[in-house]
Amino acid sequence: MKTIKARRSSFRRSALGALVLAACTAASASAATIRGATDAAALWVSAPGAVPAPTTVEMRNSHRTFIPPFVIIAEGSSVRFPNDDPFYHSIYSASKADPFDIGYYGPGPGKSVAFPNPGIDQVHCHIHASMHAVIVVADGPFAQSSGGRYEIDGVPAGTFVLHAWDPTHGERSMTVVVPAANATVTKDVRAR
Ligand SMILES: [Cu+2]
Repeated sequence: MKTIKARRSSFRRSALGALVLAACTAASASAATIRGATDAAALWVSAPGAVPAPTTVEMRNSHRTFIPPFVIIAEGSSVRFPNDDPFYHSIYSASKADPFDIGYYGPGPGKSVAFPNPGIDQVHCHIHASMHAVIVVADGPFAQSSGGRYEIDGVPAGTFVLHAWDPTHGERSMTVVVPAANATVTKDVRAR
């Protein structure tokens, strides 16, 4: 009896070891980084197997503007539009990826919209024609640039389309090769 028990528990231990090893392999398979200098505001890689977990972010309505005026989110994420103004807003998007029209809402927490499809959504207000925002919905790891540089983490090994967006130039895309799961790839992304 004792021998059988011991065998069983040693089998369990080795099975656990294999599981831990598998988990580590899965983590390191998405650990590559793409970074560089850029004049773009938001950058992302189309990698359906490595889309970051969905989140909820805020885009406030304040003094007839959106704050911030653009966000980049993972597909499946939501954006809430709190209304800080003492009057109504009624925002919508006619963009192909994730069209919406949430109707009138007064001061307060506002309404939340889900963005299940990747793409670039232009957001406007029915009441205030000057209001405009952009929501970039990424189908893979993404980053917002800061000080003319960007860094996208969590990229698997492989060949991908790297997208860049900014309000002046719109969307651009190019191919990027990530040679290994632990690689750091330098790719400068500039409009010209
Ligand atoms: Cu408005």
